[in-house]
Amino acid sequence: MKIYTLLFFILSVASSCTKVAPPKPVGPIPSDRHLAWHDVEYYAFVHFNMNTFTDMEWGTGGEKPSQFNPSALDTKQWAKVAKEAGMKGIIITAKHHDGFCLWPSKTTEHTVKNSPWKGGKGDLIKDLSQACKAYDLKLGVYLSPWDRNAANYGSPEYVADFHEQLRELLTNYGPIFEVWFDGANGGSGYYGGTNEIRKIDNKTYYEWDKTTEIVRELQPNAVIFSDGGPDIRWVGNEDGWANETNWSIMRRDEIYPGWPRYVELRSGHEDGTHWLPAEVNTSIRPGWYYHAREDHQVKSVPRLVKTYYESIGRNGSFLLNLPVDTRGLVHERDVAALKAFKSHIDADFKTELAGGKQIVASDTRGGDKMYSANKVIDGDPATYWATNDNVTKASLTISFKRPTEVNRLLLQEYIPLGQRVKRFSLEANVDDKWVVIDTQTTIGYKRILKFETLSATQIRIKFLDSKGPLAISNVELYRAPNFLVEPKVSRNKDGFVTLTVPNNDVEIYYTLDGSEPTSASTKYEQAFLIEHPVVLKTISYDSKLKKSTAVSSTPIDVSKKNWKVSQVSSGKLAEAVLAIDEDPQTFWASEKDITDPQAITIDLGESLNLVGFTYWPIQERYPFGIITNYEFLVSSDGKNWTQASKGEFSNIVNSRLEQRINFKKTKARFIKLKAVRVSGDTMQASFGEIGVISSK
Ligand code: FUL
Repeated sequence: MKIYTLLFFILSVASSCTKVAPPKPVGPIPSDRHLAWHDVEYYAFVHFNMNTFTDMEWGTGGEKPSQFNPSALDTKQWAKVAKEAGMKGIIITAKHHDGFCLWPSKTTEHTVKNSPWKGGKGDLIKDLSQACKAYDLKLGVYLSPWDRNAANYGSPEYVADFHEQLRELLTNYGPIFEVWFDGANGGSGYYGGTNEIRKIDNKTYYEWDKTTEIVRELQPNAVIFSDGGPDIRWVGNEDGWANETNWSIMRRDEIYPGWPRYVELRSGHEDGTHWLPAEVNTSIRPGWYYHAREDHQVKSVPRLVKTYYESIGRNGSFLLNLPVDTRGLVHERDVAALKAFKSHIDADFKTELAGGKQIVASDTRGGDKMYSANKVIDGDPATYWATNDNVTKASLTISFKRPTEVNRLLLQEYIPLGQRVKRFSLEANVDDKWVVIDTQTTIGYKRILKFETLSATQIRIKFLDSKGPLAISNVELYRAPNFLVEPKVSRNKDGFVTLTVPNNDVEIYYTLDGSEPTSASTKYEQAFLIEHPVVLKTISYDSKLKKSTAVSSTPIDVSKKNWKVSQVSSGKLAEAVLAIDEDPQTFWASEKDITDPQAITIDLGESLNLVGFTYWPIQERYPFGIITNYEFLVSSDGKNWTQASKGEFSNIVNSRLEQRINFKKTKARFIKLKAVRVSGDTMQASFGEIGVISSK
C-alpha cells in the first residue's frame, strides 16, 4: 500500500512540476462548429432539381412542377455511393436559382407537392435525411437566395419567404451540418410571368444578419457557407483547387456575396480577422447538373486525385458534386470513377512510415513531455508538439533505421490555437547528404506535399517562419505507388495527335474504331494524323505490373489544317488563328472598349455536314470577354448566312469548360460565332478555341 502512495506522490509532484502553459492562441481561432467541419474533409454535393429534367444549368423559373418527374429516385443509393466513396456528408440543392423546392414548402406552390413524383406526396429532403441517417452521413442544404420563379422576388415579402424556407429546412429534417448560400444573382428571370430583369443589392437585400441568426437559433452546430462566410468561404473558383498558400483566416468584413476581389478567396488573408476556411467545390462532370451528353466527361482518376491534393492537400475541404441523373440515381460512370478514385487515395496513404520512428525536435516547450516531438506521430489529434514562446523557427527530424522510400508528407497544425506557420521546408538525408525537397508556405488544418520518390535515412521539417511558437499536431510520411495515368491527348492544327504520360516506363495503346483498347491494340510510338471525325480511345499500361488505366475516350473532329479565320468584327485578323489552333490555353480577343456584338468568321476550306459546334472559353487566370449568349451562323459562300443555333452558355463564367452545342444537320463551308452577350462591362469577346461537330 505504502509503495503505491509513494508512487502517487512522486507522480503528482512530477506532473505538477512539468505543468507548462500551452502557447497563447495566435490571431482568430476556429469555433467548435468549425473544428467539427474541418474533420468532415470530403463530402458530396448533389445537384438534383428541376434543371435535371430541363437539361439546364440555370433554369429561368418559368418551368412547371409537372416537369419534375424522376423515374427511379432513390436517395439511399446516393447515400450508399457517398459512403462507399469515403465521403462524410451530402449537401443537396434544396432550391436552386429556378426556385423549385424539393420539399413541400408552405411558402410557394413551386414545389414537389405539385409534381408527379410520389403523386405529389413526396418530400425529397425528408427521404435524404433518412438515407443519410441510415448511412451515418451528415446532411447539408443548399438554398439559393436568388429565386427566378418567385413573383415577389425583389420585394421584402420575398425575403420573408426565403427566411421561412430556411426555417422549414432547419426545423424538419434533423441535424444539418452546413447551410450553403450561393452568391450568384443574375438579374433576369420568370418572376411570376413578368420575365424581366430584377436587380437587388446583394449586400443588404437578403438581410444576412437575420439569416445567420435563424441558422444559429435552429442549428447552432451548422456552418454557414457563402462567398465570404460567415463561417466558411468559397475558394474563388469551381475548378477544384486552392492556392498553395492558403490561410484559414480572412478580413471577413471586406467580403460580401458577389465580391469582385474573389481571387483573394483562393489564399485567404495572412492578417485575417476571422476564421474563414476554404471549401473547394467542383463537379465530377463539366456541369453541376446531369446532362446525358456529358456521360463521357466524368472526371478521370488523375484529375480527381489532382483535385484531392489541391484541396485537402492545401488546407481546404473537398466538396465533390455528383449530378444525379433523370432517373434519380448517381450514374454508373460516376460511381465507377468515385470507386477508382477512392482506391487510388487509399493506396497513396496505405502505410504510414513516421509512426514509431525516432523523432527529435530542435526545441520543446518548457522541456515538457506534454509538448514533445513524438506528439506529432502519436496518432492523437488532441496532442501536439510546441516550442517556447520566443521560438518561431524550429525543426523536427525523423530517423529511419535503414534507407526508406518516401514521396508524401502530411502536416497538421494544432488549429484550436490558430494558424501560425508562414514558411517551412522539407529536407531529406539521402546517401549521407541533406537535400532540400521543397519549400512551402502555409499548413493550417492539413497540408500534403507530393514529391519524387527518394530513399532517405532521415526526414527533416524546418519551420522557417511562424506567427508565434509552433504547435504541430501531426506529421505523416508515405510512399505512394507509382502513378499509372491515362494518356493526355493533344492535337496540332495540322491534325496530328500526340499522346503523353508523365512516366516513361508506361506504355500507351489506342483504337480509332470505337473498340476498347487493350495491350494488344496499336501501341503509340509517335504523333499520328487524324483527319476525319472519330472517337479516340486510349489506355496506359504498366507492363511490369500488367496493369492498365481505364479507357479514356476523346471525340476528335475534322482537322483544322485548311481552316482560316476570314473575318473578325474588330481586332487583329492575323492573331485570330489562336481561336482555331487546337489549343484552348491560347485565345484570341476582339478589341477592348467595343459596344457592338463581336463575331469571328471561319472558312473551313471545304463544305461539311455540320451537326454542332464547340466553344472553349478563355482559360486565363483572370478571364474576360467570355461569351455567355451566342448566335451560331452558317453559310456556303461566306455572304448569305443562316442561323444554326442561338442560346446561353449557362454558368460558363464559373465553370470554364468546353461547350458542345448540337443543332440540326446543315451543310456549310463558312461558320460564324457571334457573341450576343459577354461577361464584362463592354462587348469585348474572347475565344479560347472554336470547333465543329461534323457528320458524314
Ligand atoms: C454556382 C451556381 O450558379 C451553380 O449553378 C452551382 O450551383 C454552383 C455550385 O454554384 O454559383
